[in-house]
Amino acid sequence: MKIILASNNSKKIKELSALFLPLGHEIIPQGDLQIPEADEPFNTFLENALHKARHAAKISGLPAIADDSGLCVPALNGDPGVFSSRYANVESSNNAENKDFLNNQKLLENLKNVQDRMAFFVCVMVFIQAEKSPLPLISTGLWHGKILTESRGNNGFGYDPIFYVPEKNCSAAELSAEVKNSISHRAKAVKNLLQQMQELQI
Ligand code: ITT
Repeated sequence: MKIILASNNSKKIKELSALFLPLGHEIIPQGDLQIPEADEPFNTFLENALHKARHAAKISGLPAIADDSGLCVPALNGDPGVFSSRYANVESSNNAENKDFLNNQKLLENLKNVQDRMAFFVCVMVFIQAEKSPLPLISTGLWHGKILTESRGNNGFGYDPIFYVPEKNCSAAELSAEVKNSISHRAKAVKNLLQQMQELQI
């Protein structure tokens, strides 16, 4: 089976491609079929993920997987949350590394005098057989940690350099791709989604 991966984030696509290897289906990033990026107009991860998957399934006529993810900081009332990729209001034409850097700077600035630095990543993942599928499969993964006071490490993407991972005593950007993919929010969401797909013999 061919399944469209409704993401335009190349580093996220790399993580997901590795995580979906056990599925045994062909996972095709939407960019390979010139499917344009969907907007993300909603206030919940779930609605945005479903919207991205439906957009890709509608254009391609194929089943689709999408994730909407982000970093939530309870001391900031859950920000950056669903706005994680757009936190610093950077033009989408800006390169991904620069956007990540500015998002991280803004978060560090907003937490400058804040004691409670607890944070968690969220990944809500959706699989649909078709645009109008009556039974979207949905899974959620969380990854708990803390926000550091400065960047550490060069791996990963997004907020990884400032996300401290207690169980590994380092930042997420200091983890290898393999280790991150064994403990992250995205890893947990994929694991659960794969179980649901297996149950339905997809
Ligand atoms: P697509 O919608 O095309 O998949 P995106 O980057 O816009 O790409 P999201 O809307 O799901 O994806 O936003 C997720 C943002 O949350 C992402 O840009 C990062 O800033 C942050 N994020 C999500 N997962 C992350 C991770 O594993 N490590 C670091 N930051 C992450």
